[in-house]
Amino acid sequence: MTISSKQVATFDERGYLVLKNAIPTSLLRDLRQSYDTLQQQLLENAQFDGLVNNVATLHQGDQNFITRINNLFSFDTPTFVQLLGLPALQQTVQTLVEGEAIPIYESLLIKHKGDNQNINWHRDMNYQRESRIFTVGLYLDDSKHQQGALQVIPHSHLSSDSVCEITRRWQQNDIASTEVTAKAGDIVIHDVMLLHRSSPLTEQTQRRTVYFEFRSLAHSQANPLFSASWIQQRQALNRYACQLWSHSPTSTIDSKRKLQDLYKQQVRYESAEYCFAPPLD
Ligand SMILES: O=C(O)CCC(=O)C(=O)O
Repeated sequence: MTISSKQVATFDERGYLVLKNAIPTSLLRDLRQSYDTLQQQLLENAQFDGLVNNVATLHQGDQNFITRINNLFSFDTPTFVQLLGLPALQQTVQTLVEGEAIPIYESLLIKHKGDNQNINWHRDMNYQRESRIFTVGLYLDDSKHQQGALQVIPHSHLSSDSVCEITRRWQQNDIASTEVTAKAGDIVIHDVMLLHRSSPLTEQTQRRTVYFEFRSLAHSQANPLFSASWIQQRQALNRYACQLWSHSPTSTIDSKRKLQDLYKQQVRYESAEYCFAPPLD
């Protein structure tokens, strides 16, 4: 499966794209199992509240929640590395970057009923667009209507206006938002400049979404935040993830060892853009 030129045009125009049924059912099952095991281990050792060792935890009422896991591959999660190498994903991201795609980060968002997680309007990053930079959300659970699903402001990725300016127009009903519901196994790709947000879950138990960001090799090499050795590590990660689908064990052993060093070089990414001005009355 790869995406058509019409899908690419839709992505460029609206700023997001939904790929239905993109994750095979067996992988989905393995990912959920792998997460359940990890969650159990993390909850046993968690400190509430805050972000400690890349795990964000929250204490609400009498419940403890894991809400986000950054540097996802630093945990024992080979199935999630396999997800990165998913052929349909790889073909899609290569089409979008028009060449070699570099996976920039990997993180898992978990929204639960009762955790009251409200993610405000933001852009993942504000940049001068020369090539596509996008965030890929891979859904392990359904994301239902009015159940904390992703909301986006279509076309906002093309605007040079600030998040404050755009959300002000949205509050005044001058521009509309759209809710992007998804089924488990779907992939939702959004341009990092697209304004998006999500509300808390009120009925559904949980929604787990893996987020990967991709950029072109040319952009990554020209970006002063990324060193040549860091890019090489990221390329090796991507090759390893792809090899997990081609069953070539001899070449993967060494790559697996190198994976342990993946997060040793700390990288500073561009900041996300939020609006901190008070809302309109
Ligand atoms: O999936 C969502 O609800 C949005 C997540 C998001 O925007 C973020 O993690 O920055």
